[in-house]
Amino acid sequence: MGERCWYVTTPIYYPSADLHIGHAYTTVAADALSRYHRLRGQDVLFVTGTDEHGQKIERSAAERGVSASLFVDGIVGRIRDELWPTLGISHDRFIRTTDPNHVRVVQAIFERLKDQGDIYFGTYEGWYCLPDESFWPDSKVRDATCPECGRPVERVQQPSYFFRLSRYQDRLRQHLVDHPDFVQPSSRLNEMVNFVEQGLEDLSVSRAGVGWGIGVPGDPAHTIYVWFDALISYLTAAGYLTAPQEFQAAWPPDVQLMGKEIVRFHAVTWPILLMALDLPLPARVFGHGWLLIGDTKIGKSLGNVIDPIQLVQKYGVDPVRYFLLREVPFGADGTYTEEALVRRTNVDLANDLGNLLHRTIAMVRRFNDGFVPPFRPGIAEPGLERVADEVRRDVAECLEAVELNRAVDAVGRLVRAANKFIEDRQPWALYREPGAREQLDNVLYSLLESLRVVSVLLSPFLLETPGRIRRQLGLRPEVATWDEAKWGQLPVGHHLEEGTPLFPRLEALGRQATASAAEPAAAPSPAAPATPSTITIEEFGRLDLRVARVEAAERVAGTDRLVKLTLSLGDSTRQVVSGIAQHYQAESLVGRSVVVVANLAPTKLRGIVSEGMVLAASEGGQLALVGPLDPIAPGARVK
Ligand code: ME8
Repeated sequence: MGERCWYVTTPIYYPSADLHIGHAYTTVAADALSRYHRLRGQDVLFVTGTDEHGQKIERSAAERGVSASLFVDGIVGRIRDELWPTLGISHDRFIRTTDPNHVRVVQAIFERLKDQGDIYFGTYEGWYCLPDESFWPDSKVRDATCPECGRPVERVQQPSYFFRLSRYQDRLRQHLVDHPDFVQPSSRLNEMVNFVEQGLEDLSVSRAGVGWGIGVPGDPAHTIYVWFDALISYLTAAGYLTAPQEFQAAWPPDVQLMGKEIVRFHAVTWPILLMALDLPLPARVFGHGWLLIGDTKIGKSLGNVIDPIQLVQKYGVDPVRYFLLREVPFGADGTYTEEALVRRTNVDLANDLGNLLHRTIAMVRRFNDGFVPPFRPGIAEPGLERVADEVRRDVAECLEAVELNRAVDAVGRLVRAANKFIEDRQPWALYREPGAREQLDNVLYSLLESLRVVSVLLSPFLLETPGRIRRQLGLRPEVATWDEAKWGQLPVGHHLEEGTPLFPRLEALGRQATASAAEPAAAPSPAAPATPSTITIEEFGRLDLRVARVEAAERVAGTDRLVKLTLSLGDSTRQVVSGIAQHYQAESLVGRSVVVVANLAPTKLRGIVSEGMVLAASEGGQLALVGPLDPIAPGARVK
């Protein structure tokens, strides 16, 4: 390991049951950050692992009639050897708190803190939340329920060792105030400052009667409190007390990711532990929001878990990673639905990105015999280069700030700009225009080069897609450095083969496929197979196609492509959101007759209900709405 290393951690997860999409959320985020920092040429230490001791695991094992160690071995094996490889997690170290090495480090730290008077012996009386493995004083508990998770707490009265948090209260408060980036997002920092200002009680750091844990040195009746043991895993994994040089290079962590429910442990107990050990504190502790189903957090004990392995088997690893990284602002809560995953894939990946690649290569083949044209600097073509430069800087800035969804969305901006560039520049028209050859070359080169840049910018986030784009551009599949995202590196003159679609359009498997109705580009996707398989007349008859008159049309604020249409079907009106704004001025549509799929399941686009889909034909980037050739009343059936 070199001079200084970029160190990121996820929580170490309880192997009390198989992990779910919530755990994948944090771990994929840490993975994307790690991949980015490696591309920047930094040494990276990315640590994840499992938190194996404590009463919760002890009870789960007992309920199944197996020893705790056998119980955790099975689950940990599935996490380490199946789940993380399936999601392409590139951690450098997987720490288990049952590793003998870790046990020694925890005991050494316990002894040192006891020797220096930071740990003392006393009696604990208060509450314990088993699912959270957290102690709560009487002052915080109402109706015997946990103030954090709302589940019942147990009364505990026992002799116990205590960690003198109170001694460090003022120093911690000062640190929080002096380092506003230490706890992020900033709303959580304020919560923590308030919490500390209310006064810190010393923390019980041992349990009597819990056998499944690390023994208190010299006192066999007690085991060390599972959170004390767990937090120290970040030190053990970096080589504390065992590999001084590695530790020197890695410490302190640059980013520690976790869900918001455990920020308190990481923003109070953890920094105080490090202060007591005279160690520098992490640069930042980031508490992201929760994935919810409906209004409920997805959680092991709540019975609403989603298995990431099954999702990857159904949809592929990149759609799952893309959804996790893109869907929810990192820091906020967000709802998980399978339909939303399908929609994200169809709209952003299959439609915007897949079509851009497919159309670009098709045009290079059609207008330049498949050869990458030269770029001619004398002829101005500044549009995409400027966007690509901006986007590259934005992605980097967002990643430095751990704003993952914004980073991914920034890449989408370049994709959308390139699609719009096709509409604006109309390469098919330049092809027909005498004397426009050089301009056409520049347009085609700019599109290909944008795709190459996109492949680099996506490589921290997606595993397979960047390589697949690059192969179609005739490049080696791997991206080696972030500098490859700079404009102007596409070699000219080589021949491009006909591409294959990047993403098949998905339907939510095993459910009503309502997701395709959510597709904002009303145009049939040019990446879709040219000739669908035959259908019967009965199948065709299931479509309720109607003539509709556009009564009102307005652009959906904040989008490039969506128009909200109010359609008259004769005896009824309905609202349809359509992705045609790049082709039609909204106002110009009023009064026109279109054809609408009237029995499509309603869906919501940008929060607006859409009750159908208007039909349009598309070719080579052009789009034409479909309507009756002769006047006919709205509501007429099309068959
Ligand atoms: O808390 N949404 O382990 P744990 C988003 N062992 N993230 C979620 C989530 C959801 N619905 N559900 C879980 C522990 N997570 C301790 C940590 S660290 C020293 C000890 C993620 O198995 C999120 O990162 O309960 C959350 O903080 C973590 O899993 C909790 O995992």
